[in-house]
Amino acid sequence: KGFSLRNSSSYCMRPSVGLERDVEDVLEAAHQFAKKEMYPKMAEWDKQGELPMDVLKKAGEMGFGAIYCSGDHGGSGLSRLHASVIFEQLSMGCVSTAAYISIHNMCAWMLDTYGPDKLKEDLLPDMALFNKLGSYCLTEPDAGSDAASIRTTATKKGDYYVVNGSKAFISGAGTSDNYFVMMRQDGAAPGAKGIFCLMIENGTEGFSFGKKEDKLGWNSQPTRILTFEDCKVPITNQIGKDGFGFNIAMAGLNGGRVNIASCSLGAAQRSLDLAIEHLKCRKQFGKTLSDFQYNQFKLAELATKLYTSRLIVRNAAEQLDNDLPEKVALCAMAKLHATDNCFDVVNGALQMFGGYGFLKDYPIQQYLRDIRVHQILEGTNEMMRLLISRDLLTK
Ligand code: FAD
Ligand code: 2MC
Repeated sequence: KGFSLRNSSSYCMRPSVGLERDVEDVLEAAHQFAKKEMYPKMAEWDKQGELPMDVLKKAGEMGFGAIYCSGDHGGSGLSRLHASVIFEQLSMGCVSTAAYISIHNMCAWMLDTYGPDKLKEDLLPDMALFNKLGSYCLTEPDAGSDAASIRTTATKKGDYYVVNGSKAFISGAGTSDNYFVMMRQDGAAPGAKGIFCLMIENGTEGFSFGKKEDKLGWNSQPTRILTFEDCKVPITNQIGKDGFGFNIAMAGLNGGRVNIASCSLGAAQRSLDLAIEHLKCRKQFGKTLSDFQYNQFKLAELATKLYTSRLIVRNAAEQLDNDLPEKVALCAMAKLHATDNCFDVVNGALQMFGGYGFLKDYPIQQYLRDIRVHQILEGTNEMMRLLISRDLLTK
């Protein structure tokens, strides 16, 4: 069964409440795209385990490949708020695919903001159209939450860097064309200051992929380990200055965290809408489930969690655009609050379906499986607490 904004045009939980007209228009366009191009195939993509390239190309034509990049090299020049409502809508159609699109956008923004002109000219127009796909590569087997302890190393030899090391859990790996890899200069100081960022192309000699990881969710995108063995990369592929790679990676992640949180919003909205329909028609004890006050109050609680999540996410998106000094903590709060609460919402909605919620014939289990990882990646929610408490205690 499809879905439509119009079924829910008059209730308090609708995603367009309080939006300016231009943002609402973007929301509506993303909604129609998710409804037509994504939702009908989301269960199939979950089984198939590969990125749907045809739909990504169509998403590129819609302007979803470089949403908050400038128009100079094919970006859409939209705001972070626009991006948030786009990801919220796309994730109703398929969380996993929407989330990959968000990672690709994070890479495009890093290139647009910090990359050298030539690399931008060469790559961004194709990234904007999903002719070329991006992957963000920070995590290593021994460096997850402690991201500044990465050990992948580059040694400069003339016009090339020779790269050695490995990256773990890389989304899109194997399929993506351009890998934005954080690594350490040979002999650089330990910690964040010795890190820089290099774009490495798929197919470069010495660059190989591990097996496709078998995951609980996020199945429409492959996740793999990357290995670099004496991999020669032109120095012209460097993004930003020496020693500035950790800052670039973190700046990208502020937006990434808002976008991932937005993907949780879409799953929660859609799950709650499905639960409302179910409560209104399923009968037990001679009444519809919606007649029981327990379900009514539970629904009210879940809707409130969704609404507060949406508010905090959209506020963080706006403060990121405003470049507020508090943006790091605000993006962390948005991710912590929305990904935890939206998981509760989807889980609560699944409970209202009883045993049917557990069946793969119904989409709620897929939303649940797909958004569980949002509490882990792009910085675990424990790391979000660390960022917030640092802001509170050290400023
Ligand atoms: P660890 O850092 O080992 O943490 C394990 C547990 O300990 C967590 O609960 C953590 O919060 C807790 N912990 C750690 N340190 C502390 C502390 N100081 N105080 C309290 N608790 C602590 N990475 C990329 O770079 N690019 C990608 O595209 C990407 N995609 C991913 C896709 C998937 C499906 C998954 C699962 C992960 C992906 N990641 C990616 C990696 C992801 O960012 C990491 O898994 C995450 O940052 C956590 O790192 P870790 O798994 O090593 O866990
Ligand atoms: N925005 C901007 N700058 C930031 C920042 C942020 N969110 N977080 C840190 N920085 C800056 C910080 O200001 C400092 O800059 P400078 O020294 O120039 O003043 C520099 O980065 C070093 O920061 P810290 O001193 O805070 O570094 P520390 O080693 O203590 O670690 C921590 C900070 C734990 C917050 C960081 O390691 C972290 O975010 N860990 C989580 C890792 C993560 O998010 N991984 C996600 C991988 S991607 C993924 O999962 C995908 C699915 C794509």
